[in-house]
Amino acid sequence: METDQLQQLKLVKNELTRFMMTYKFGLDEMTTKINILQEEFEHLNDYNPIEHIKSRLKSPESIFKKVYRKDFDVSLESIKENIQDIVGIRIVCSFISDIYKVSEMIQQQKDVTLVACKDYIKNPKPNGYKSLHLILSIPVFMSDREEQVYVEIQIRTVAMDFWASLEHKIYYKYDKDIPENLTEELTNAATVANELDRRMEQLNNEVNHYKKEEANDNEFNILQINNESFPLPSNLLQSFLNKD
Ligand code: 0O2
Repeated sequence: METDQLQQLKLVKNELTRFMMTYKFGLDEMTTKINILQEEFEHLNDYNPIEHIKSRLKSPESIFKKVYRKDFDVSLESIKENIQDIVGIRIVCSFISDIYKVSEMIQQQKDVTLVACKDYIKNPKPNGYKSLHLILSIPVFMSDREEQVYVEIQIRTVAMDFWASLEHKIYYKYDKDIPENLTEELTNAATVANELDRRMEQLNNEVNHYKKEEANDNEFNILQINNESFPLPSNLLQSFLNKD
């Protein structure tokens, strides 16, 4: 191979590596943001709305497959604008209400711009797929430039995630041509998953209600005697006072 051809190849390789690195930094940045939100939320509210987080960077091979499938221009500029899920983060929550809390906390960040939101929870896909999809744009700061990077975040419950993982496996096993009885079974399973989410949310609301009542019952009052403080449950203090 000619030296200048080799040189050209090296340039292309460097440009591709630099391109992909920007997305890796975008993923690192967004993951840190989510971890901070999760830790702070847990500290303030005494519970963790996030069960687990999964993330991936689309491989160059999958990026190019999507470019050809969707008939986009084959250039880095076109990929940057059209392939908005190179950074993919999946957040799995315990309850549906947590999904919207987490989504709001992310969107409230000053340097996060919401590009698109698809709410497949309020409007499930015909096969029963449910999830909240956000396409966000975040700035990535490097030594000589700042770049806006798209990030796709899918937020769903454990039950929705369980269903989607199995459906994804079946979809690929049958090469996207799923037998009719399986399609029907999957749609029924989505309804069951949905019902489980509804019941768990209801149970959780009841537990929270009891917890609140218990917390009110156990409210502490500080009793000062001879410059000494005694924290006493208010109902206990009240029972002493009622004796007089
Ligand atoms: P992977 O490997 O998970 O990334 P587009 O992303 O532009 O091709 P669309 O329809 O505009 O397509 O995007 P949408 O609706 O936001 O869905 C994109 C991703 O959501 C998919 O990514 C899946 O991860 C997930 N998804 C959407 N619909 C379904 C579904 O019916 N079943 C399951 N299991 N997952 C779904 P990819 O690129 O397909 O795959």
